[in-house]
Amino acid sequence: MSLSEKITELQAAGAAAANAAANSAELEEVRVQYLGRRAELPNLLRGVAELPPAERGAVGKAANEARKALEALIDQRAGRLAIEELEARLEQDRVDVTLPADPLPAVGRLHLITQTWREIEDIFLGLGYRVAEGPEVESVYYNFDALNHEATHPARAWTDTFYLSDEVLLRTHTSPMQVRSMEQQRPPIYIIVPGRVYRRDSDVTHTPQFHQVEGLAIDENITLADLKGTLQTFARAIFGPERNIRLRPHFFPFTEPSVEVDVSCFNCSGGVTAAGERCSICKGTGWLEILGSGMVDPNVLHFVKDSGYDPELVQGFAFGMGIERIAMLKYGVTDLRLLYDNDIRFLEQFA
Ligand code: 2NM
Repeated sequence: MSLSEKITELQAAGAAAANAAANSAELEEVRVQYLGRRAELPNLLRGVAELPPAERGAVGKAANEARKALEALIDQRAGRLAIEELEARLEQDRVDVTLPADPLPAVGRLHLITQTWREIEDIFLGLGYRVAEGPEVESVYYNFDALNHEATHPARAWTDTFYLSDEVLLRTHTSPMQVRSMEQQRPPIYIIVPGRVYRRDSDVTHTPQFHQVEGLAIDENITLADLKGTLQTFARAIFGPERNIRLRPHFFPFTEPSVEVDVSCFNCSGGVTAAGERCSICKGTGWLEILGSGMVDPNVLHFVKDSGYDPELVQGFAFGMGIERIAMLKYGVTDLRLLYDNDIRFLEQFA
């Protein structure tokens, strides 16, 4: 075989091997085999020196061109394989960031008090009220004085209230924030104030810390009928559309007149169960006490007169309820302490 035939054959074999290489690694082996330092084609080039001078030029040129052509072909193939391999890898590693996450199963749930707190908020938000929250550490002024509590009111006693000093205490109700809200905004005002409150009481039916939602509506021409309509709407929203309410006269320092509000029992009719027995939930009365309320006493408005609450021009109603009490009635919880023991078997029942 002549040298130039040999060159053509090596070039063709190299090209075939390069095209047959399935991936970059195989191709680099082909490159070493055909163009490496110990490969045949470069060796042939070195052998050109031993040829008769007349042949040297032509053969040398042919060998060099063959080497260059094979090199170009391998480079081209290497480029194509690199692109194919990158694309394959991208396809394999593809992450669709728009896919929904695979959420872990929910661990735990909201405490019954939190659920009830939010349920009450939702009902009043639906009636156009805003939610206001305020400090748990309060002044005697906001907690008692501005709320028309006389100097002799029993709740003021250190035996009933947690005092931090003569003038500072843990709020006994959320009403102080209602006064603060009136100072901050002119009437009309429609707010509810949920939050933690503190009283020095601890027995089977009282915890020293509990939760309240209070409400306040001040506007022109507000009457007791607005109070009753609002609280009936609330009672039906939380205890069911069949419920009625009744108002009983009562006394609170910050309202006049004051009422206690009962909701018709959801366990019986008129105090008698479907089985003909005396209802144990309402103790045979047919009614359950759910909250206290009344028309805001003009004396309270006098404290915030400078913010536009002139009792000659505006009036309104206020109410207050215990979240624990509402939750216990609604979900049939018979012992207040269950709400604070945090026994998982109890908590899990309220999905
Ligand atoms: C209650 C019952 C009756 C009440 C009154 C006020 C304010 F700030 F307007 F004076 N806030 N909350 C109120 C009235 C609270 O809870 C049983």
